[in-house]
Amino acid sequence: MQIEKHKIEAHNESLLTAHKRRFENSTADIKELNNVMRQLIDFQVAIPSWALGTGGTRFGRFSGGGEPRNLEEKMEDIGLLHSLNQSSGAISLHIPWDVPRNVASIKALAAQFGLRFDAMNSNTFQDQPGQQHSYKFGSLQHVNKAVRQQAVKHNIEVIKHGVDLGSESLTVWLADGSCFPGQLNFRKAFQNTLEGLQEIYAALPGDWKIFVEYKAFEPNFYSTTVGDWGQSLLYANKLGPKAYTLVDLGHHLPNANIEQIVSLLLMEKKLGGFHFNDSKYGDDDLTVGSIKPYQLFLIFNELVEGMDAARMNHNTDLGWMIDASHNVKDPLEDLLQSIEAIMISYAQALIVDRKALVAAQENNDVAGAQEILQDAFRTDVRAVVAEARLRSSGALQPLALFRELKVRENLIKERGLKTIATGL
Ligand code: RM4
Ligand code: MN
Ligand code: MN
Repeated sequence: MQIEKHKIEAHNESLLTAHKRRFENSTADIKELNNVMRQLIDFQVAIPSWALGTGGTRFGRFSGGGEPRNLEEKMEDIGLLHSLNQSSGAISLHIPWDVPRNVASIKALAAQFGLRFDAMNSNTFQDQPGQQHSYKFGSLQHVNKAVRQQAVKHNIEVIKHGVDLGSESLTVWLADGSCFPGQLNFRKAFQNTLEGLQEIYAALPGDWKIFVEYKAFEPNFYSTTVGDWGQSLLYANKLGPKAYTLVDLGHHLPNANIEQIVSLLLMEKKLGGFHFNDSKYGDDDLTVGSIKPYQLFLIFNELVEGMDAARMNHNTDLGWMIDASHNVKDPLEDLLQSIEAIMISYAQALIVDRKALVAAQENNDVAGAQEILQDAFRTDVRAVVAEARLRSSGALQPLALFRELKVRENLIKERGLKTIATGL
């Protein structure tokens, strides 16, 4: 299903007067409004191909119907999201869930929907039918060299698929680790993993990046071989200039200060990729901004400050992706909510009074510094974000229009009720 332009225009037309009033009210105090608008319009967040179906839990999976049955339909869904919000113009593929069967037609479809191919993701955390060696005891860390080689080979194949499609980065997330004390020699596991990553790194085309994603726990619960940003940074530094750390918001121990982590990684020029989601307990993969919106703002505040200090392009110099998966919501509605939360936090970070903040910090004005941050966080920027969408031909209220147009009902009609998308 695709949403015709005139439907978006009619929707915008009906909301325009109220929107303009809200926009004017909320922008009176925003300095450099044009700059903020431009940054918002440019900012694009990739949608992972595995977030388009209803997510599963360890206990069950309840499909909502109309889920994409193949890569083409996944791209169609993302095209649909992008036409509504104009902020999700990229797709991130997971291999082998999304092996492109016909590269030319997949590329043509991407062009038709205005989508880029963001980072490619490899999968050595599941065994595939017909696979020679099992990843039960890890992949790149494995005590058996043949298993490690199989995992290296898989990653190199993923790079090749990415090259065909015009992607420029590979994200490696390993489930490697141990469940019980004594199971692993930590140093050997690290060295094996490093060697494997080095082989993968050597296969990267000149303009590619590799992102080493870390995760503190799950599915291994005693140790993880890329367990935190320190370990990821060790690998990235040892690998070389094309290797970066990837921060996934759900992959930390409770209460970790993620904003400090991103600040230091940016200082080291080693932050490469970013996965958005929210969580209350662990890797909950909940809708972005649904649990801890202030934390999300504080993270964005450091991202903007750190990227500006390093003269980075906000949109293109980091790989932004949503990494969430939902059990009870319509996945497309959920993604629209996540993008909205991201744009709101980004806009709030853009309007922080940087000069005043520096002055407060230099004067040890603790209360003043807090006021400056909270002033930005408490600014209602929803109309600013909506205006950015309006200027790029998106919908003023994407979720409302999604419902008005009965998109899910139409997808169920097209694809059937009992469809299940590949993914988790
Ligand atoms: C992992 C991790 C990876 C993602 C998989 C599906 O927890 O977040 O980024 O590729 O899930
Ligand atoms: Mn992730
Ligand atoms: Mn995760």
